[in-house]
Amino acid sequence: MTRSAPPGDIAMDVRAPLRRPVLVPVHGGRATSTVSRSEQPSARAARPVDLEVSIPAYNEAGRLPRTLERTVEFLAQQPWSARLVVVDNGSSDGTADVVRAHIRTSGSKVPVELVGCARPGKGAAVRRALLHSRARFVGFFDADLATPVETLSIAMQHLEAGAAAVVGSRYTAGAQFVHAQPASRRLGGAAFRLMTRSLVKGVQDTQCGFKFFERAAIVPALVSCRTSGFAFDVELLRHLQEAGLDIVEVPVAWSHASGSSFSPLKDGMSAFRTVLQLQRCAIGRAS
Ligand SMILES: Nc1nc2c(ncn2[C@@H]2O[C@H](COP(=O)(O)OP(=O)(O)OP(=O)(O)O)[C@@H](O)[C@H]2O)c(=O)[nH]1
Ligand SMILES: [Mg+2]
Repeated sequence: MTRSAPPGDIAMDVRAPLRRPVLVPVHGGRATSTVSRSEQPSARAARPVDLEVSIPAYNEAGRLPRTLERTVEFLAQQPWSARLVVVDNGSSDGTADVVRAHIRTSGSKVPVELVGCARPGKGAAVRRALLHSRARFVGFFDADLATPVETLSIAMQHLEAGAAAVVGSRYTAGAQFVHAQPASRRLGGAAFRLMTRSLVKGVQDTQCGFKFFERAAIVPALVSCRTSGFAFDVELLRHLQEAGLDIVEVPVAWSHASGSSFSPLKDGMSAFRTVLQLQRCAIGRAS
């Protein structure tokens, strides 16, 4: 079942000595990661929080500083406890150093953690973060902060009221584009939405980079997910619906940001291929 809802910076104390980095194999020209699987495991274990926010990051050194600052600022003012986790997906532009610098220089208002992900792909990074969390509520948004961080308040209201999944939507009543996407991306997005309609029923926008969940409710679906790229969201939402879980779509005020790491040719084509495979599986199972 799907429902639509009305619209609506950090720290790591890196004081503990860092663990030896896990060397991550190079995939498709990616950098060998120098990020340990978790650079702050003790803090993570010591302090369970209400909400863990993850940011998948691939070459986001330029866009992350503002996003970290804004997010920590916001989380520090909320009634619920929170942690921010940046998943560095084999970046070669110093993304990890940007996160470490933020941790060093900001106060400890909200714990910030840097983790590495050996498998390339946004889906792999998100899955890794959500599966390793111990918070009651978990989720992610993109490093470009295209969806305002304030949308989290609305998401938390729905989660606390019992929703298993709350997803941002650019195509449900009340949503708006503050800065529109380029025409080519809009066209690709429209085709993608058309193709995903039969897989994820009633959800207008599977691709908005803003999704939050009750962790315990979605773990079986997460474990079943095989997609590591941008179509991960489609597979996850489909598994959730198959499990009979409620997905709430909340309208967002979305701003396109320059500097996207999304490659229409590589990431876009691969996402279309994955959706075709998911459709074939769905047809195969139905017949
Ligand atoms: N392209 C890419 N992005 C990744 C990867 N791993 C994590 N990400 C992150 O996934 C998030 C989504 O990427 P964006 O570049 O914002 O792409 P998008 O939101 O689909 O597209 P835009 O509309 O251009 O913002 C960002 O935070 C990326 O850094 C990866 O392997 N490839
Ligand atoms: Mg984005």
